[in-house]
Amino acid sequence: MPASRSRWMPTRSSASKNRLAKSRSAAMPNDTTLHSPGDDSMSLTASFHRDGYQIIRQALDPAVVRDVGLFLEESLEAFRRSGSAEVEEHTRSGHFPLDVRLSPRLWELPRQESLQAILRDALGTQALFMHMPPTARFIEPGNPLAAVPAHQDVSYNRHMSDFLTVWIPFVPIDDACGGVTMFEGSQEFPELLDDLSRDVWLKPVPTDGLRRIECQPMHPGDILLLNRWIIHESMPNRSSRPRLSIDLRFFGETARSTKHYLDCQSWTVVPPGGAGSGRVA
Ligand SMILES: O=C(O)CCC(=O)C(=O)O
Repeated sequence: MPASRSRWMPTRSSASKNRLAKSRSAAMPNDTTLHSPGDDSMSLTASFHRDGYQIIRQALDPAVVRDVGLFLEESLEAFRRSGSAEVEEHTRSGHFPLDVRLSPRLWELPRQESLQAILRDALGTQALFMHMPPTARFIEPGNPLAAVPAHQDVSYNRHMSDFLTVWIPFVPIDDACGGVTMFEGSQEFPELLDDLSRDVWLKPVPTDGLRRIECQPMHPGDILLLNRWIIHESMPNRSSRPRLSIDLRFFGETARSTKHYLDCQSWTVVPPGGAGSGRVA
């Protein structure tokens, strides 16, 4: 059975910390609309290269996002009804169970040509590869346990020599149903964490003095690109609805992975040391 929600309600002190965080937050400076006038003359991902992150509005076909979102909603309902002993654990971490994360239904997202064009531009490569499995998340209202503390993605993904992350919401993201907070100016920091011991999450990295940028509002169809160095953390979900999202990690032909990945040319999953890939370090 899912853990009781009352255990997840923010304490007074964390609620006041949230208010403080909000008052120090800035508007997002690097927010781009796909196909807006002027796109042809400049890189689609110029802000990503400069700032380490970028929101691209309506980068994905809303019908595809709706379809994948519906698949996740239905999978979540079925998982909750299953009575599996794993429901509570997954509800706490906010991670969908592995069988859902492995589903080719999720590949509808990387199959989008608009996303592939953005990724080629951002990674500077032709061939695209996606770490498997992607992290599909359901963050229940008021569940602080599922919030990833301040981190650099490189620390969670040392098996890839280079990559970027694409964060995709399936529900409207606003101040209440928060998304991801960036720490401005950290996009070229070295890896800060050397102690990789973890409970659910790695230990938070220090963010003192860095300005917080809340990536909201976002709408289904929008994407958030992040490089592997930029510090970011989950925003709390203070709304009354679950936050459904997915984060996908991509690399190009010059990078290496020692774990499973999806070859986005042949749409096959390559296991570690996979035959014929010649890509595994
Ligand atoms: O979705 C979230 O709450 C956090 C996502 C995140 O930190 C990531 O994709 O690296």
